[in-house]
Order: sequence, then structure tokens, then C-alpha cells
Amino acid sequence: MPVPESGAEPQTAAQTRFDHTLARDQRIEPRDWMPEGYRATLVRQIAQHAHSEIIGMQPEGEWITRAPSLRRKAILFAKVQDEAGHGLYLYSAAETLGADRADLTERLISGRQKYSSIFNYPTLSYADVGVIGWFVDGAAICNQVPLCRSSYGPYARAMVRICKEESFHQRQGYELLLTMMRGSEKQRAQVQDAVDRWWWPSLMMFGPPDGNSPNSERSMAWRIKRHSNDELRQRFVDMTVPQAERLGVTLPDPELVWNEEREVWDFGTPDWSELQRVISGDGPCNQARVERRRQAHEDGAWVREAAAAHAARQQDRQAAQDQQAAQDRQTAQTAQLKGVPA
Ligand code: FAQ
Repeated sequence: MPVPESGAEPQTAAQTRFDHTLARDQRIEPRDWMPEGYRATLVRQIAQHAHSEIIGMQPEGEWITRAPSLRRKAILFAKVQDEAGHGLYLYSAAETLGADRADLTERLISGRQKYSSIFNYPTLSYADVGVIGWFVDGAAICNQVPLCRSSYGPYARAMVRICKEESFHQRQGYELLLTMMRGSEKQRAQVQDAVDRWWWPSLMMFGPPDGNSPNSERSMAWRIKRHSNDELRQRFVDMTVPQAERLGVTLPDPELVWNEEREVWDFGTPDWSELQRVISGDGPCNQARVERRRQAHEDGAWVREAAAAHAARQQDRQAAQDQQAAQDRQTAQTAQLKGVPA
């Protein structure tokens, strides 16, 4: 739990220590004093991130039963399970800031907290599974590798493991697409169609342009975010263009052109009004995603109750064992004092 702002020592000293920790590029840990705005920003970002991982299980999860072979099913199963794990590390990181996991879930299903816009688009063909791995996990890596150096310790450490797994996910997506591109004409067309549909939403994952990103400045000053939304978007485009060439697909942007001077790929402007619509709940699948999450949460109530009952029983058993052990020790000590052999 964070030390409250109104701790025993004067706030100015605590604030100075906090500022020095950031200036030395060291980590803030849960036991450290932190400004309330820093804590709230972290809870907001980490919760949104956790929700994204959990909601993000749905678009690909829909293809587990329809994946074309046992091998592809096993791979997809493992990937979707990984996303659940990422969500859990992130909820745990939010808990170190005093957030309550049940409350965060409630905020998600009542529409009071956001999750990534990207998961509000439908997965229309199996090629979408590959393109999600390639684009969405690729974008997640660009965004999240710098977060491994985020100033808040538990978040940064969670990111290290998550990034390793995302990197594997990205490669499996690209490998799936390479296989499909070596297949039939129909398969190649499916890949191109999926690329066309997911390209722009993937660029939007990085958030609004820098001039319209109200949280960036403060988050960067606090070293929660290390790069701006536009910097990371550019990094993603530069990484992806040569991969698209190798794969043999066309990215759906006529303005995509190599800029000799800046040594980056120039690209067109995403439809920012679409991002705003999707973020505010009016994307193609928003309602279905949240409804499914709500249903899963309700269906899982008995599991939570059973787990809590089991934990309570274990605790009672442990307490009884501890009490018995204490009594045994007491009896042995008394016997020793009386000179009775044990
Ligand atoms: N979708 O001022 P900014 C994944 C909101 S995980 C929805 O720029 P900030 C793994 C933003 O929250 C993907 N909302 O905000 C996977 C803010 O709203 P608020 C998730 C968005 O925080 C792969 C408002 O707009 N990754 O893919 C989006 O400085 C495959 C103004 O924006 C993370 O969460 C959006 N795209 O920057 C799983 C990474 N963009 O809260 C399954 C960590 C912006 O003020 C399958 N998060 N908004 O009401 C971040 O890096 C940042 O939070 C950003 C946004 C960059 C997302």
C-alpha cells in the first residue's frame, strides 16, 4: 500500500525524495510516498492496460474452435491464456497502489474505465489471428518495451515478462501469415483483406496525436511513459513496413513513402474521429465485448466464492495447527522443567 500523502514527515521532504528518485532514474516502490496524481495516473493506465489484456482474449478466442489444425489450436490456446496471465500481473500491480481488483472489474463492465480501442473490431477470418499477432502484438511491443523502464517498480517488472511473451506472440502471428501467403490464392487474399482492415486501427492503438494527448506531458515528466504517442507510432510504422514487403502484402496507405531526409517512413493520417468514436463506446464490437466480459464475470462468481471458501478453510486449518504446535511446545517445556523425560 502506498504511504499516504499525510504521512508523519513533512510532505516537502517526501516530495523532494520522490523527485530525486525520478531524477536519478530509480524506481518508486509501493512503500514509497508518491503524489496522489502519480498514483491515480498509474492506476488509470495500469487498469486500462489490464482490461485490454482481458478483453483482448475475445477476438482471437473466437477462433480457438475453428483454428485449422490441432497445432494451430494449441498455439492459439496458449496465446490467449498468456493474455489472461498478463491481465492478472497487471491487476496485481494496480493492487500495490491500493486499487481493489473487484472494483476495477466493476468499473470496466459498467463502462467507467477504458480498454484498448483495438479490441472493438471483429475477427472475420482466420487470417485476422495472424494479423493481430503481427500488428497488435507488434504495436504492444513498441509501446511496452519502454514501459519496462517505467518509474513505478511493480509495473516495470510486470512489463519485462509481458514483453517477452508478446514478442513470441508477434512471431507466431507473422509465421502464421507467412504460411498462409505460401498457400492458395484465396488464403493470400484473406491475409491482404485482414491487413487492410487492421492497419489503421493498429496505428490508433498508440493513442491520439501528441497535440491532443492530455495525459502525455505529465506521464512523461513522471517517467511513467518514456515516449510520446507519435514517437511510438512512428517506430511501429518503421518496423512494420519492411516486414510487409517481405510478407508480400500492401499496407493500405497511399501516402506511405520513405523520407530520405528524416530516415523514417512518412505515412497518412489515421481517422481520429473513428478513434474517438471507438473509445467512447461506439465501435463495431464495444457492446458485445463488454457484455461478454460481464457475463463471464457473473458466470465465474461460484469459482470466486469456492476459492474464497477454500482459502478461509486453509487459514482455519493453519491456525488450528499453529495452536496445536504452540500447545505441544508448552507441554514439552513444562515437562522439561519438571524433569520428566520427553
Ligand atoms: N484505446 O492522453 P492520452 C495489448 C485514451 S495491450 C482506448 O494519450 P495516455 C496486448 C486514454 O486512456 C494494449 N483508449 O492517454 C494484446 C485517455 O483516456 P482517459 C493496451 C485510448 O494514457 C495483444 C485518452 O484516450 N496497451 O495489445 C487509446 O497518456 C494482442 C487520451 O489519451 C496499453 O494499455 C486507445 N487506443 O496514453 C492483448 C499500454 N489511446 O484515461 C491481446 C499502456 C488513448 O484520460 C491480443 N498504456 N486512449 O480517460 C499506454 O501506453 C497509454 O495509456 C496509451 C494512451 C498510449 C494507450
